[in-house]
Amino acid sequence: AKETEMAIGKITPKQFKESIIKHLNSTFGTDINKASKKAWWNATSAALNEFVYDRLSQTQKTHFEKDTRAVHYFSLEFLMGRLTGNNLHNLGLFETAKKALTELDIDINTLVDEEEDMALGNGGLGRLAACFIDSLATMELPAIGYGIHYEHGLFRQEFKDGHQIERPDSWREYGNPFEIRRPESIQDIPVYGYVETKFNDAGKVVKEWHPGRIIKGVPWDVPVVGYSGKTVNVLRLWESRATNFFNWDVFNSGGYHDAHKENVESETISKVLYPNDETDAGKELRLIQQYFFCACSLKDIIRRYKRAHADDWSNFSAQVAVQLNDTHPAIAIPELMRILVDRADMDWDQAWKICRETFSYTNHTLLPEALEKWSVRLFEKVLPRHLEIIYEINRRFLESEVDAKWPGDNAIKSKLSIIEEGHERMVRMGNLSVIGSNKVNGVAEVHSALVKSDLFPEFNALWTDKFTNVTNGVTPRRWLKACNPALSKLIDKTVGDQWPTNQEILRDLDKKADDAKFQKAYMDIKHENKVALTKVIKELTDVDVDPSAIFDIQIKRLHEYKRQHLNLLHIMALYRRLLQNPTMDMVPRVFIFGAKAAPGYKLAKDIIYAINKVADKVNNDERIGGKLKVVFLPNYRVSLAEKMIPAADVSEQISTAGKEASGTGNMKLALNGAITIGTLDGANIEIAEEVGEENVVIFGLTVDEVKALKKQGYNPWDYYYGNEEIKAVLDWFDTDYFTPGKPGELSSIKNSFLDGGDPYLCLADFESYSEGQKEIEAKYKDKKGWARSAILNTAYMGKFNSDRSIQDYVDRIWKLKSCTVK
Ligand code: 26R
Repeated sequence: AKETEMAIGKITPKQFKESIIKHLNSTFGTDINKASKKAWWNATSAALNEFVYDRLSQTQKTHFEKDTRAVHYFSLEFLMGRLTGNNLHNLGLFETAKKALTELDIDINTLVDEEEDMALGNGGLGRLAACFIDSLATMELPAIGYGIHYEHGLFRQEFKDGHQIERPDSWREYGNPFEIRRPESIQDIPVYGYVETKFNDAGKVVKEWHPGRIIKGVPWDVPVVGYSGKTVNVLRLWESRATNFFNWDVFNSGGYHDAHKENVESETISKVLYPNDETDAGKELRLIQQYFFCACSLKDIIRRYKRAHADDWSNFSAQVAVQLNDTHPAIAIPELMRILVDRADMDWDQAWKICRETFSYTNHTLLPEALEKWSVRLFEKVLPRHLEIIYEINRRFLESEVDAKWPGDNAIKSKLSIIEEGHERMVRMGNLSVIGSNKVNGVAEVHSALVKSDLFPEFNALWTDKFTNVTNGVTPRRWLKACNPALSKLIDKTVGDQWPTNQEILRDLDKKADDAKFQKAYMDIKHENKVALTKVIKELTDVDVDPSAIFDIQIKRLHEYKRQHLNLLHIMALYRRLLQNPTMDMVPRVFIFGAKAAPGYKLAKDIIYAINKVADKVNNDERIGGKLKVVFLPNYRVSLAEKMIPAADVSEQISTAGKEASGTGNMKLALNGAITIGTLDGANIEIAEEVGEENVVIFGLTVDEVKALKKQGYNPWDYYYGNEEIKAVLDWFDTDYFTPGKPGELSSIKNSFLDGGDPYLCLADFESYSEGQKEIEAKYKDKKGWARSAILNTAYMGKFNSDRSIQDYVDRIWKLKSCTVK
C-alpha cells in the first residue's frame, strides 16, 4: 500500500477532505451542511477521479507513442458492480479516504452503499470480463474493453408473495461519475437496406451496400484503474443515437411522428441488456445490438491504427488482437472482411488472412440452447452484405479446407457448414467463430476437453493447434482485499501485503493452518462477517438467523443445470427428518440463496417461488427449534455478493457434471474460506486439485457417468420408487403444506423431476449429495479441522487469480507485452 501511495503522489487525509468539500461546493453546487448522501458520494468520487484522469491520459499517450500491440476485449456484457471502493483500493487511497470522511462524520461503508451497481451483464461471462480488465490494467498490458452502454442493466428483482417481479434498473438516474462521454469519437453505423452488384472502373465486380438506416454510436469511457494505479486503461461503451439527417423526407412531408418513430427505434438499440442467460431467443434487436457495437469498435480500432500506419494494412494483425467473449460479437468477423474487401479494396485471401490472425474466440457454454443461431431471413433483412460475405467464407472453407481433408464427405460438410439447412435456414455463430479465429478456448480444463471432443470434434481434427484452455480466474483485489478487509489485514500481517498482485504468496498461509492462535483469528473474522450478514438478512427478509449456525450459500443465476432445486430437495428432506425426530442431533444451518431467473424462464421462477414458500414454513416452525433456516436474498448482484461471500462457511457448487463450463463464484467463495460441496464439474475439479481432496466435499456422478447413465436410459421413477425419502419429498410438492389453501402451486417442480424426465439428474445425485452434506456437518463439528480446511482454501487458491488467467491468454493467444507508463 505504501508503494502505491508513492506511485500516485502523496495525499493526506486532510487534503482529500478539502478536495471533497471543494467538489461539494463547486462541482455539485451544495455544501457540507445540506449535501444529500448522493452528493457526498458524488463529491468523493470526483475527488478520487482527480487521480484517475491524469493516469488515464498518461497511459493513452504512452501506448500511442510506443505504438503498442493491444488486446481488444469484445463483450456484450461487463458486470462491473460498484467502482468507488474498488478504485480507491486500487489507487491505494482507501484508508486516506476513510479517514477524510470520518473527519466529516461520514462512514465510508455507508457512503459506498449509495452507488448503484453497474450491472451491464447477466452473470459469469459478464463478471469474468470485469475481472479480466482489472487484471489487464494491473499487469500493465495495453487493452481496451468494448461493449454497449446500456441505459438499463440487468433488471432489479423484487419478491411479491414469494414470486419474482422484475423492475427496470436505472443505474444512471443519479449520474455516474466514472464515465466520460466522447462525442469527438462518434461513429456512423449502417443497417438494413440492399446490396447492389456493380462493375468498377477496372471492370471488376464490386458490391455496394445501400443501407436503409444509419445509427450513431456515441462512446462513453469508463477508466479501468489497475492495482497500484500506474496503468489506467479504458472500457469503451457505445450508446446508440438517431441520426437526424436521414429522414428529412418523411419529416417534411408532414410525417413528424413517423420521423420520430425511426429515431426512437435507433435509440432503442442500447436501451436494455437482454436478460437471458443460456437461452437464445433470436431477436432482431439483439442482432442489431451485436452488430452495432462490433462495427463501432472496429471503426474505432481502425481509426487509431491508421493514425500510426496510414493505409498500410500489413501490420494490422501484429498490432490488433480481438478477443470474442463467446459468439455474441462474432459478427465482427464478417464486418472486418467487409471493411477490407469492400472498402479498402483488398483481395479476399489477404483480407481473410488478416481476419484469422486478428480474432480469437472464448467458448463459455456447451448447452445446446445457448448456442447462437440467427435465421438467414433475419440476417438478410438486417445485414444483407454480411450474409453474402458469410456465404463466401463458408463456400471457400467447405470447398478447399474441408474437402481436402474429407473429400466428397457431404455429411461432414453439412455439419461444419456455417449454414444449417432445414425448414428455416440458420447461421451458426459458433462455426463462424471457430472458422474465423486464430485460437478457440474453453474456460476450465474439463470444459475445454469437452469443447474439443463433443462440441467441435471435426474442427479439432482439422486444426488441433487452434484449440486451447484458459481456466477462469477472479480478481483478488475486489474479491478478497476490498470485500473482506478484516481477513485481508490478517493476511497482510501474516505473509506481507504483496499477495494482491503475486499469486504465490497466499500459499505461505499454509504454515499457519494448524496454529491455534491463527485459527482463532481467522475464524473470529469469519464470525464477524457472519454477524454483519445477519444484519443484511434481517433488513432484506426480516428473518432472524443465528451467526453461529453454518452459513451455507448458493449464489448464481437460477438454472436447472445449476440445480438450486437439488439443494431445495435436500432442505426439504432435512426438514422432514427434523419433524420426524425433533431432538435429532444437528448443527444449526442457514441455507442462503441469491439468484435471478430469466423473466421468461417459467420453471426457474417456479423454483424461486418454491424456495421462498419452503422458507416461510421452515423459518416459522417452532417444532424444529431454529435448527434450520432458509433465506432467499432478493436482487442478487455484485455488491450483494461482496457482503455474502466473506460470510460463507459452505459453498454450493452442485451442477450436473459436464454442464457448468467453469464457475467463478466457486473461486470467490473458496478464496474467502468457504468449504465447497460440489460435483466434479468445471473449475471445481481444479479447485479440488489445488486445495486438496480433504478440504472439499465432492459428490455425485462424473462427466463419464452422466454420459453412461443417459446412454443406458435414465428413469427418474426408479429413484422415486426406490427411495422413500425422495418419494415423500416429491409428493410434498403436490400438497398445500407450504402454500396453505393452494395445493398444486409447487407441482411443476415435482413434474420436472418425473414426467419431465429430470434432465439434470437431480434424483440420481440426491443420495450422494445428502451423504456429502453429512460429511460437511461432521467436518464442521471438528472445529480445528474446519478452521484448518478453511485456511488452506484461502492459501491454495492462488491459481484462480485472474492475473494468472490473463498471463495464460498472453502466452497462449495474445502474445502481448506489458508497457510501463511513466
Ligand atoms: C445466447 C445468449 C442468450 C446467451 C447465452 C449465454 C447470453 C449469455 C450467456 C451466458 C453464458 C455464456 C455464461 O455466462 N456462461 C458462464 O461463463 C462463465 C465465465 O466463463 C463460466 O464460469 C460459467 O460456468 C458459464 O456458465
